[in-house]
Amino acid sequence: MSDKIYDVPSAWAERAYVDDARYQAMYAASVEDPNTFWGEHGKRIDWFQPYTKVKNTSFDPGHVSIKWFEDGITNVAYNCIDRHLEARGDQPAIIWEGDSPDESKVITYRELSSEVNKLANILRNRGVEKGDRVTIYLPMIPEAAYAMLACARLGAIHSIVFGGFSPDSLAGRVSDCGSKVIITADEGLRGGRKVPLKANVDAAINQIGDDSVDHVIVVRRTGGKVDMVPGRDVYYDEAAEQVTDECPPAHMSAEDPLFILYTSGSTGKPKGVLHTTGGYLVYASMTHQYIFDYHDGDVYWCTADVGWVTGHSYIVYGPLANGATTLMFEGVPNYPTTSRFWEVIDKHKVTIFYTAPTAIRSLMQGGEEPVKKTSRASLRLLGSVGEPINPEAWEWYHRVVGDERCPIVDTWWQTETGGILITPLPGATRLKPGSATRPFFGVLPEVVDAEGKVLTGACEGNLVIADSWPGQMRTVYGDHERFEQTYFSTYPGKYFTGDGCRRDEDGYYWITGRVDDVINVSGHRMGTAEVESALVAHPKVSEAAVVGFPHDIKGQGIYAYVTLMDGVEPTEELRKELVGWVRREIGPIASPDLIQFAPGLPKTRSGKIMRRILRKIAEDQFESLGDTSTLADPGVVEDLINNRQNKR
Ligand code: 6R9
Repeated sequence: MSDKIYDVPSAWAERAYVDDARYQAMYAASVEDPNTFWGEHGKRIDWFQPYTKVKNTSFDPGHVSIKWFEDGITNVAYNCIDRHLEARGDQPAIIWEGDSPDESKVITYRELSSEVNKLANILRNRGVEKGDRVTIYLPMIPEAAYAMLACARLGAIHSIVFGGFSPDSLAGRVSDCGSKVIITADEGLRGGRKVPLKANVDAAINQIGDDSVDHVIVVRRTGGKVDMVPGRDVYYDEAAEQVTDECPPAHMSAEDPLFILYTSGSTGKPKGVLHTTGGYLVYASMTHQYIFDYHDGDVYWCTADVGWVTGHSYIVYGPLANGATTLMFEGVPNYPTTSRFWEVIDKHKVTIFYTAPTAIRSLMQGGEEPVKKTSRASLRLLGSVGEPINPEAWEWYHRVVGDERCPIVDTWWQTETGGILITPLPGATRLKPGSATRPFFGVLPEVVDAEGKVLTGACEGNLVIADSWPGQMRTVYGDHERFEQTYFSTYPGKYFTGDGCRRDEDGYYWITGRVDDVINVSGHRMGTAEVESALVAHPKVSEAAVVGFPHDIKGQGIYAYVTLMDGVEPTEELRKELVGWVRREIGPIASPDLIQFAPGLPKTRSGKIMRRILRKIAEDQFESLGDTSTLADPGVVEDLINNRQNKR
């Protein structure tokens, strides 16, 4: 914990949209009368038919229902493109920086319009209609943004699957939402290495069944050779020659779905988080404008991948709805050198930079020189997202990257929340390193104890949100009951975030991390249950339990306890085989960092694995194992401690 406080720089208090007095006034108005507040701010997007109703939401158990602006009609692509054409046709919409520093290009709003309309026509010609699901499995190339917006233009629902996921994970997501069309690339390119995207798509379709997917549209990224199935697969550039660049935007109700994004939960398979049209866009664009204090002329760069929610809301939808210039980066922070981020900032004169603590921690390891040899004079604001930022990383980011000149907005939110909920505003909020500070307009955080009692003043407990905001997810795709069960049953009547949190005497929020069986590896959510089910699918594994452990760079690493089938020898080779197995089953982000072969796992007499104990052992906290008397066989704990794996 750090007790340092950074005041709002005077230049910021003057130039920002919101100073502290205005924050207080707007926040009070937003929670006292959400209908009036959002009724006003809902007008920040264009509506084909204006709404007359604003908020219609209920968190009541058994009747959870969330609707915003429900009788308004609009279109997300229209708002991100068409309405900007008159004033900003020649302004860069997307600056694309390739994996190699020799490759970059600028796409103006007019060019974006033409590309998106063409792709919408390509999809329409293949039968895609309002409400259909389209899976996008692309690297960080402009076509990823075109694909999202083309779906939105037609009213189709996109489901992006991160390019790092395996064919198996892709197959699960394609079949869960029943998409008949996949947009992919021949190969991806990251840090000079190729990723066989099209081959993965082929393997996924093979697994689901040959007649599951009707069309695969393939962007030529590397020109690598891929198998093309006649009648099913088509190259994007060839299809684009057959269509015009005019496609009228579909008229969408505010509550029509915009996208599905799968995310890991504490149990079972990933959930399809569903976001809708009107409220989502209002919330994504408003948070982008106020939190990053986006003004005309800014060059904004969020380093996330469009495969995660941050890429949806803060590379594509929020910025483009605001007519902003958004930078899209295909590569990685350490290729070709660890100066890459800072060189890209200088090359494109980036003014606002938004990244994850894990990236900062890994770059910190290389010292200051790779940063300090670049100018970064264009920067005025820094942002952080994905996991708690430790004060050391915060201070380094502030001092070394931002030259003590740039405020840092530490933004807390989730796939489910659609946009940022707890964050500083750069012209209004005094900063405390490690704290996400205060709620955004319209957000009502509460800290509750295990029984659901609302705690007041300075306190620590679980974080819930007491009322709805426009960007909130509406349901789990195809499973509303799971939605209610996951988010509204722990503390009935409230949205449970799954995060623990502390509130200090100034009312600042400090997120302490997940309190469920979700771990956060390099800012990416991973359900321990998913890794476990991948491990037990291996023929030599009888049982597995997975927990997180503190990792210097990733935040949390993956620690797997594995019990082997009778007679199987625990060897170093098998350990490697299991790591590779999980990589192939789920994807590289799920690779276990440490595997401990355990002859037995600590279980209660009713057979439940006591994860609390496994967590403590993985954290090296042998003294605080707590009560072990309910264990069926207390002897296993000693064996686990004696054979604890160490960080390499
Ligand atoms: C946007 C995103 C959500 C989980 C969330 C929390 C953690 C995100 C954070 C943060 C502390 C922050 N998290 N931002 N924790 N401070 N600024 O990351 O969405 O992938 O769904 O993850 O990430 O634990 O519950 P998602």
